[in-house]
Amino acid sequence: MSGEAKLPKEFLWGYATASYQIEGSASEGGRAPSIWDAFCKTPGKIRDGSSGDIASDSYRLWKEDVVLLTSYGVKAYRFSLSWSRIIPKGGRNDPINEEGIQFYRTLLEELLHNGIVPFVTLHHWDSPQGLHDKYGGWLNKDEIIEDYVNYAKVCFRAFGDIVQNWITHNEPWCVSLLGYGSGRFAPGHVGDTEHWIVAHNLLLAHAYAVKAYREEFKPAQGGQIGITLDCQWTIPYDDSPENVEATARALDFKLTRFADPIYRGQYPARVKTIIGDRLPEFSPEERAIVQGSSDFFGLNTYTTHVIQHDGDGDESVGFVKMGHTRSDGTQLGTQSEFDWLQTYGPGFRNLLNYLWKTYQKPIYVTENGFAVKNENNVTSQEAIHDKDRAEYFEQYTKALLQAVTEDGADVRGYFGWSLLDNFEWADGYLVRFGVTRVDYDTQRRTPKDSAAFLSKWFKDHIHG
Ligand code: GBH
Repeated sequence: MSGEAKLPKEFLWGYATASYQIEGSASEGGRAPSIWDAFCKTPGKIRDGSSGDIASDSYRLWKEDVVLLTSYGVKAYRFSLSWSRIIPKGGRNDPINEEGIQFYRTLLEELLHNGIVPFVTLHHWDSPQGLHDKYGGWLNKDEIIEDYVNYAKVCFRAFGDIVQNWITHNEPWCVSLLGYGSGRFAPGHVGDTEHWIVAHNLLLAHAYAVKAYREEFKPAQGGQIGITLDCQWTIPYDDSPENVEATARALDFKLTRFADPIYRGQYPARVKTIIGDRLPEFSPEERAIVQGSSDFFGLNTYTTHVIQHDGDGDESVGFVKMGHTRSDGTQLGTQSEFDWLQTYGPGFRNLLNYLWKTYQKPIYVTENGFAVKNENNVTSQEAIHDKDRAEYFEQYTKALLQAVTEDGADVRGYFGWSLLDNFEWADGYLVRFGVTRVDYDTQRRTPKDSAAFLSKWFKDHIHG
């Protein structure tokens, strides 16, 4: 591969997972329910009526999964901790579950033993049901901040000597908007006010946890800490002023509303104007703590959206219509199993450039992946030849390489979503994102073609 551009030697790549989506053993090892356990038991919420009770059985098969990671040649692995496995009831005065600590400690040691750098997410949506029952969970600002910071500190204390990369929350947009706006996700609240409060409280809890890490742990442990936001690149449907403005508004309602407070200390003007006094305000002290509270930009991104103004549409996304069809009728790329996801590598390159220019923080792509259409309806033998996923990764790695080597964006890591087929939230087991096939009857893991593609690509495109 001589002569071809490559990523720097220190570039980290690997796969991402999340506790509730892979672990299973929901009532084993001292774990208590999270809001997702409760949500899954509510009829009609999960498309196939399933839950994460067993999932990809990774609580039991974790060692096999590390072997898998090693066989793929990854340099890093991003996974999340289950809060209610570590502090079952969740609160600052509640007991710590040593069995939970031990489980993650052993996993971390095995990763390090295999030369794999852990990226640990503290909160990937499965907050303790105990706190939800007790005081309303993320809606209760003072209580949840204290309990979240306590949980974070328990984790820094238990694992911080061997974990150098921390992520506070995964996708606060999803937690707030889907959990407390559309009600598609746990805890299933519907409305147009609560989700702004929850988003605000997530930002504060994140910021206070980062403050605690920087003051009490970082001096001795020396790691970095940040947040992961989700964002799809946006392009206007046509060059009409209202669609161009709608495109900027779409980005503000998805990304800037989280990124600007964190990296610049304020909510964006477009959001303030539309939401008015339903958008909470930061006190001067809070603002100072939120601003600058992420050492890096954690980015989950899957696709690009073509944006049109939609005056009668959904306020919570900024009165825009999102699609993949251009004004000339063509599609951006290959359709996935999900309406919201089509392949479009050039959008990824633009997004990386935009984030680097706008926020000037090193970027880690903490999730990126594809759900092949109909993959759940074919045999395992057919599913492992996941051509559309491999082609997706081919486009996205190319865009990544261009953004880094041609455009100068400071991207330091890339995690494919996901290591395994797993519990896909409201879609249960009907949609698969894994580079590894999981046969849910036997829990047998089989690498798909996309896994081979990424292993080879990164082997060829990182300086030796
Ligand atoms: C990621 O979110 C999650 O972090 C991960 O856990 C998940 O498995 C993965 O996506 C694949 O889905 O239909 O209006 O409810 C990515 C961001 C947010 C994109 C929710 C799709 C659905 C919008 N996703 N969104 S809606």
